[in-house]
Amino acid sequence: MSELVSLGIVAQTGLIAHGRGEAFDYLIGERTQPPASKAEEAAAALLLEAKAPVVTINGNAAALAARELVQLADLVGAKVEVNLFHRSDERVRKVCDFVERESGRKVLGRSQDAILPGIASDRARCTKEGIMSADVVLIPLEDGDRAEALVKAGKKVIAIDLNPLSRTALAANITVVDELTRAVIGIVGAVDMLRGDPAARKKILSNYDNRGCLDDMMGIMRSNLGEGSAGHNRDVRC
Ligand code: PTJ
Repeated sequence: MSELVSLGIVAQTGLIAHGRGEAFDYLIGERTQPPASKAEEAAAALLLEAKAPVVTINGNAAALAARELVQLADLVGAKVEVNLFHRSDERVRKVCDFVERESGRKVLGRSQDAILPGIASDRARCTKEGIMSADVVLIPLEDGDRAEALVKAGKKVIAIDLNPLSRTALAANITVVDELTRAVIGIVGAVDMLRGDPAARKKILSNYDNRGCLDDMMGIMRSNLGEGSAGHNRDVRC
């Protein structure tokens, strides 16, 4: 990760965001918890039901799972768009190059020709072909303003965010509170399972309760904190 900061793929603050993620991951026991599996299933169902899905990738997501996110996009027929929070033309080019090199697929985002309403800075920039035309957008590690703006723009939003209290987690329609690389594996597994079963997809989506999943993830964190050891390393005494 720090090597990718020096290459300009990951933003300086991306390292801090990564550390925040690690802290939350520790609180959930560094494994996919049942409410996260439910959210991963719902994410797969929604991506398969979508007419114009888009997977967005920022610096951190590129560093952690560029190839895997593009593979997921391919499986559900989604477009891939690089969309940065700490935006500069140079970083956009570098992250697009990096994702294309890692995945062997062309991505959107190099030339941005649309503005997502509700964001006052050039962070609002995106593409007509990608985010602006999407009905479902997967946002790994996204900031709250953009997540809220996507929901306001009528998109169904799937967030992957280890912090169940973040504005992104609260704004999204489906929030996967799991570490990005595990979450993508979980969603891909669910896509394989649900691909030929539209009835199961509809049932999963109509029964899905995002607020309930977030509350359950908070409960797991509280209980792990109560145990004092996040459910592992119990034999280690500091
Ligand atoms: O590359 P850029 O310029 O687009 O910037 C990307 C970052 C991530 C720096 C930017 O979007 C940002 O500052 O995001 P936030 O507001 O820090 O939100 C990132 C969220 O992702 C936080 O809630 C973290 O807890 C969470 N997170 C960090 N690492 C992981 C994670 N969630 C899942 N898996 C992770 N590995």
